[in-house]
Amino acid sequence: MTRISISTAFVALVCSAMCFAACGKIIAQPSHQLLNRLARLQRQGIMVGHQDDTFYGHNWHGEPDRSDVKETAGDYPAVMGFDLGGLENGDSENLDHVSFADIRREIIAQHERGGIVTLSWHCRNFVNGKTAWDPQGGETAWLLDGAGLARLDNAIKKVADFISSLHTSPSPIGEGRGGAVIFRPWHEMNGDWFWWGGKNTTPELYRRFYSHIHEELERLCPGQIVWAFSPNLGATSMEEYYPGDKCVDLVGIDIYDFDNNARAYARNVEEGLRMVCDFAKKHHKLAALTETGCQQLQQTEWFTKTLWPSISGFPISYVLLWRNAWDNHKELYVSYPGHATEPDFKAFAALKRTLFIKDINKP
Ligand code: BMA
Repeated sequence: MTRISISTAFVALVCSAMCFAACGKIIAQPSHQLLNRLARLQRQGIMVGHQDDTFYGHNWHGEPDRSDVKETAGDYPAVMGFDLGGLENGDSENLDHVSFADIRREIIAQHERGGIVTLSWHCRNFVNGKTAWDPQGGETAWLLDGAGLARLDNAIKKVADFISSLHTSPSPIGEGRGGAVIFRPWHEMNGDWFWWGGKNTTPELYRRFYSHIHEELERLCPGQIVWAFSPNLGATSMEEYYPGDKCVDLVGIDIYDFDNNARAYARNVEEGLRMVCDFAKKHHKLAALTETGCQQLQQTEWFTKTLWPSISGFPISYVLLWRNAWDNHKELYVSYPGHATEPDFKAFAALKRTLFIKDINKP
């Protein structure tokens, strides 16, 4: 009896991860291929990621193929992060003035160089049209209760159309397939700053909110998303907002060194990643440091003396360093040529277990 139900469950799991190609051959879904690849790569080391890497850097903007990471480390980051904020309104550019056509192009370019892509979504407040940081109370309830559902679903449809458009042929992971991305919606939900989190919702509503986007996108663009769930520093448990094993593939946490306090940052990362990795192990999920960085890079050896010792002992897939905003020099998280941290970032990149594009594409 037990044996039958276990094997039935196994068949169901395998089938849900497969789809039929037009020729009738069974092939794994792109998201399943990506998950397998992430698990495999983790045995090699920790992938280094950077937000908006090829769109702009500390002192430049809009120069094709340029990258602060490549100019210092000698290679593109293994993971690139991009943000969909603005797509919900039908805007042509995201909240950081990067056009969605360019984002699509760079996602495909990153896939073609054999890299990984993760998407976040600083989605505007649906009630008043203001930013993601405008916490008009009760919005998740309003959106799920019917009055706002059409508006929410309309926005989700735009995300689905965008993600569907990422299919390329040929693709690095198999002829005619590809386009799978890590998607990390409704992030940092334990903080009060986003309209979908903290005191602006309840854990119960949040879980329904996350489950809803999961259900809709798996219906509209099935098998293209590796689902990430990540609270912010300050979360005391992963369980509180967790939408459930069937909605999530990867768990993470966002932790920054905003105060130029390496010791506090190291402690926060160690405690945060311990919580995330214990949870990931128990739930058979991947783990990551989904956003991080030392604001304005004021410590010259931050990468090798603070970041690496804090993360290297944990079984995580990647670390995503936040953006080098060309128009706001407060937002500097990765070295660039000539910066005081350049030698240290080079040394960090040269470590055997920090992975960049070439490292994850070795035969
Ligand atoms: C935030 C900041 C903002 C930016 C947003 C989306 O953390 O970097 O300046 O607009 O991410 O990229």
